Amino acid sequence: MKLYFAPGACSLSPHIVLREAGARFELEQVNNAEKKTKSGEDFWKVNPKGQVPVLVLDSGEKLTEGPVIVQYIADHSPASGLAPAAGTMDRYRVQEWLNFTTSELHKTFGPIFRPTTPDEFKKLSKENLGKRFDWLDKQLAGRMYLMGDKFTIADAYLFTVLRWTARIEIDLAKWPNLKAYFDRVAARPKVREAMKAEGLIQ
Ligand SMILES: N[C@@H](CCC(=O)N[C@@H](CS)C(=O)NCC(=O)O)C(=O)O
Repeated sequence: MKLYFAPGACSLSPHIVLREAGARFELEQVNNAEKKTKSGEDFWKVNPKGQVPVLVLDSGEKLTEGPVIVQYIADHSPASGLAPAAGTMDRYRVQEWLNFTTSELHKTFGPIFRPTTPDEFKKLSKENLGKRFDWLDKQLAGRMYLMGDKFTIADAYLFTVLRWTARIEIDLAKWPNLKAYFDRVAARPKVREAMKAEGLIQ
């Protein structure tokens, strides 16, 4: 498999999952501003949506949309336990978390990063994130991970998105359970490996 990624972007989530699953994969770095890959490919041709992540499967087929890619990887390494079996209530719970992260958190960050977004809109978006974090902090009380004691694909995604708070001056210390959760995920060896490979940590 080959993962197209941009350092620190949402593609970090499937990157973490590939390592946690012990899968064999290659990485191809994308310059998202220029839509070129490190090896000179036109990224628009790889993904006409112009977005990472893209996972190229061993069959040559391409899969996009992070929350789907992580489920594909987990389902192809069932022994990793990174996602509960399809059709079980626990699987729907994981999907519930993936959908919350994508729709309530991930897509709120984009306009805050953009220099052309009006300050009022940025302020409102940060307030909205804060409200979600208030709720998340309560959910994480007494829990190691989103699903309990076991790390799942939902944690890889939430961690990836929470990393971005540092870029917009949101201090996670305001939410002690969320901060402890973030630090716990950040300390996992495979998570560190992925971040190192993307040049995010030494
Ligand atoms: N719906 C897509 C969104 C992916 C996405 O937002 N990718 C961002 C990086 S986090 C990107 O590549 N942005 C570049 C662009 O839109 O030009 C998914 O969940 O995978």
